[in-house]
Amino acid sequence: MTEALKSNEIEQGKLKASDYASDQEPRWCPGCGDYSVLKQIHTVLAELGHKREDTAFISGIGCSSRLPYYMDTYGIHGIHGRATAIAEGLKIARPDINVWIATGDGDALAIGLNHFLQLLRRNLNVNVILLNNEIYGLTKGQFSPTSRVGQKTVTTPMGTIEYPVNAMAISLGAGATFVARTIDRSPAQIRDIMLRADRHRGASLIEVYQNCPIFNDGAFSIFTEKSTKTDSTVILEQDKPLIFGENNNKGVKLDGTKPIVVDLENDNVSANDLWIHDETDYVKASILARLFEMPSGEMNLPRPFGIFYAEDRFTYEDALDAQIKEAQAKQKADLYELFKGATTWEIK
Ligand SMILES: Cc1ncc(C[n+]2csc(CCOP(=O)(O)OP(=O)(O)O)c2C)c(N)n1
Ligand code: SF4
Repeated sequence: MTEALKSNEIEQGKLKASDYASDQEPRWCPGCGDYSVLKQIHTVLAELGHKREDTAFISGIGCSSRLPYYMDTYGIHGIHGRATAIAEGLKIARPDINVWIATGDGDALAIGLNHFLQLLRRNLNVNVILLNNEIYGLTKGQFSPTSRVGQKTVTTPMGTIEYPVNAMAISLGAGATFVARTIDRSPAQIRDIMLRADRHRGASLIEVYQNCPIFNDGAFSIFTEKSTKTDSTVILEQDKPLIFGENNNKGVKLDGTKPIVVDLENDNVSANDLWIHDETDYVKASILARLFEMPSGEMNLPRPFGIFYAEDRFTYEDALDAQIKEAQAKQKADLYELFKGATTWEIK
């Protein structure tokens, strides 16, 4: 912890982005997508004005999990796959702390998948930033649960034969109350989503597509390159139709529950016929999560970015607190009685 953090002198709301950066120089490869996400985190925290001593960044293991080192807040660089479990413990013990989790696709969706799903369904009021580079970066390029079928890596020399995990779909399936996707090259969208996630009372899952130029370079270039971006991505905005393409000439329409791409210039459809985004609609969010085929694939469906789903639901820590108060009101706590239990035996 730096002197600045210990001093607690700077008033809330007066901190700059650089005040949230620690004195540690990031040890990521040049061009790593983690840099831009870190920069946005510093910026957003300054905008939110949360005190550094009331903020904690928790991670597991991986390149992405180095993030807490670069924050001048409290932090725990935990153990592989357990960032979410550690964060749960912290949030239960100290509900007043703003808890952020930095994790990778290996950390959260392989070794840590169970804890990740449990945290989302329990709905603790924490924010998960899942840096998905579709590879294990720190350990030098093994395939991860989000690697694509056929992806050649050091551990899949003939191409992976596993169907990838879809972070949006499994989070919605687990009962998450805030589910969003963004990408390292969209700082403004990262900012907007982080601000919303901070306001959301409950577990927020933010998946960030993050380029690993060393072991999986260009994994998301179809979503960022000028020549392919507009046809491959659709930005989700509340109450707005799903329109995309160069000159906004394409849209997504629902045929029953089946999404189809329409040509707004030639198909005799107007923006009013299109799918209108409603982040409170779970069924539609589940369909959105399934827009997961490569946009160059048969159905030509664009990949959605933005907030898929947001729902208000009680948080775990509030419910726990209510139970503790209820129990305390009913009877006086007596540790000896609790140990003794209702039935005791004497062993002779
Ligand atoms: C219990 C345990 N098993 C395996 C490892 C080795 N290990 C360290 S990081 C990692 C994967 C990291 O991948 P990801 O979470 O995607 O992070 P990235 O490095 O790509 O940011 C693995 C398998 C470990 N540290 N601990
Ligand atoms: S190996 Fe990849 S993910 Fe890790 S720091 Fe380097 S570029 Fe980033």
